[in-house]
Parts: sequence; C-alpha cells; structure tokens
Amino acid sequence: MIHAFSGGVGGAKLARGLADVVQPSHLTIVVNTGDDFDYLGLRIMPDFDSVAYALAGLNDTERGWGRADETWQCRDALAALGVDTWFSLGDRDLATHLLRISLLKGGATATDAAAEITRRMGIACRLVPMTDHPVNTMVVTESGELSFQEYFVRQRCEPAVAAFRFAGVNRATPSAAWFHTFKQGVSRGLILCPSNPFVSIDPILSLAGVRGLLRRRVLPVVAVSPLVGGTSIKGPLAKMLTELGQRCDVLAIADHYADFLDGMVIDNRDAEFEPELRRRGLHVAVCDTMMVGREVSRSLARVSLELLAHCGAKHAT
Ligand code: FO1
Repeated sequence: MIHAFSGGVGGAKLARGLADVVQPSHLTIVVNTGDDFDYLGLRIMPDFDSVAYALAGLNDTERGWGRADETWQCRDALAALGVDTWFSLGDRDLATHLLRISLLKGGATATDAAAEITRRMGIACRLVPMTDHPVNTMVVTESGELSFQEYFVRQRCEPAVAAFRFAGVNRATPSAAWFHTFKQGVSRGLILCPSNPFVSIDPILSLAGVRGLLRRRVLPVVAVSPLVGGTSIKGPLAKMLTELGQRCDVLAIADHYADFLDGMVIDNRDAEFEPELRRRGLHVAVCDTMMVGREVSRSLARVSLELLAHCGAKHAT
C-alpha cells in the first residue's frame, strides 16, 4: 500500500498521476478537510471534491477546482434572490453537495459519504477524508482570525498571514479508513503531494498520532515540492512564506518536514538546491514538476514512487 497526503488543486494533479500508475487497491489518498465548511445548508469539502473530480476525469483543469462544463444558473438565481453568493457553487458541483448532505443527514460519516460518492464516480483507489471529526483551519491575519474560505475566497488571500490554527484538531482522530493500514506498517511509504504545507498538509500531520508516527521513521516519506523556481504555481504559498518571514525556496519545504522527511522531488528550475538538500541527508530527484497535462502527472508520479522505493530500501538497511 502507498499512502499520499493531499490538498486540493496541486495535490489532485499528482493524485491523478498516481492513480494511473499504481494498482488501485494499493493506493490510499488522504485528503485535508481543514478547508471544509457549511454553506447554504450544504457540507462543502473543496479539497476532497477537487481530488475526486480529478480522479474521475470530471474536473475543470483551467479553474483548478469544480467540474468541467460547469454552468452557474443556481448561483445566479440565488444572487437574484439577494443571497450573498461569495462562494460559487456550480450546477453540476451542486449534485455532489446534495448527495453528500443527504448521506450525512441519513447518518453517514464523512468517510462513509466519501466512499459512496467515490464509488458512484467510478474511482477505484481509496480516497478518504483525513478525519470524521470537525477540524477548521483558521488563518491568523493582521486584521484578526479568519476561517479558511473567508481568507481564501472572500478576501482572495489578501490579508497578511501571521499563523495558522486548526480548531478542533485536539479532539480529532485520523479516520480508521486510512490510519489502520498506515500505523500497522502495511504502507510502503508516504508521498506528500505538492500541496501547501501550512494549510493542506499540516492539518493531516496535526491529527493525533500522525506526526509522532512519522518521526519514529516507520515508513519512508517523500515530498513533492509545491514550489517551482522559488514560487507557487497557483495559490498563496509563496506569499505566505514571505509574510511568515521564511525563505521562499525548496529548502523551506525541506525544513518544514525536516523531522521525518527522507526524500524530495524538486523541479529542474530548482536544481541548484540539490547539493544542499543532499547535505541535509535527503535523497533527491530533479525533474519537471509542472503538471500541465496528464502525461507529466504520470511521469512525476513514477519519479516520486521510484524515489520512495529508493528511500525505503535505505530505510531497511
Ligand atoms: N475557489 C474560489 O476561489 N472561489 C470560489 O467561489 C470557489 C468555490 C468552490 C466551490 C466548490 C469547491 O469544491 C471549491 C471551490 N473553490 C472556490 C475552491 C476552494 O475553495 C479552494 O481551492 C480550496 O479550498 C483550496 O484548496
């Protein structure tokens, strides 16, 4: 079994590559739920849905979130009724939210609902929310604390960030749907998708027992850098690093995971950092990480898996 931790957009692209090259029964993708929130009576799980749509081939590749061939009639009709539609739900996307809320209202957990939705979408690998407990990523900014979607969508990531908090994480446990195989030593390794370390991967690492387990070095861990040429392709990572007073390069990512990381995949444009990463004891692969199409996603998945196997072999010796 291979495990991958993922956020939304960037993670979804690698997830699709992994799903193309790993036997489905051997792949578990664990998705951040810190971005999830309730909107118009629906339970929105943006990162989960971004990965699910990508795996099912339903995603809008241009926008990065939501479904392809989307229409917005419901949103526009809501706006005409005077509803503040700061968060756009497309008509096709709504089908997912309606199905999810009906399952949840019927007593399903988030994991149960995810299993049902992925089954109906024809997704063969295991795609699971990190936890069934409520965890809300809060962004501490100069103008106060904001919920993640308030920060990300309503305020377009404009406020400068000072810190992050995962409200509820102390009462949250990882979902058994993935943590059981993870902690039993069944996993051949963990791939950290090229997602934002602060708001996409850290919520998963903060769940009870996860980071502690990784620190015991029970399985190899490879991170695919979310930075390319010292900047983030999409999303606010580069801005966040700067605002937090950190360096904005692949070394910052390596530092972030330093207590358990074995290897890193970096882009050709960051090759100058390879010697320093190796000096820090990491195994490194350098390749094209800009997943502009399915073939690049696949080849990045292959490179990540090879590096993971290499790290695993070193672990064993
Ligand atoms: N992102 C936006 O920038 N604006 C939106 O209106 C928006 C709506 C939306 C609806 C469903 C969904 O699954 C995702 C949506 N996203 C939207 C993306 C999402 O909020 C973020 O990309 C993630 O939370 C960050 O990983």
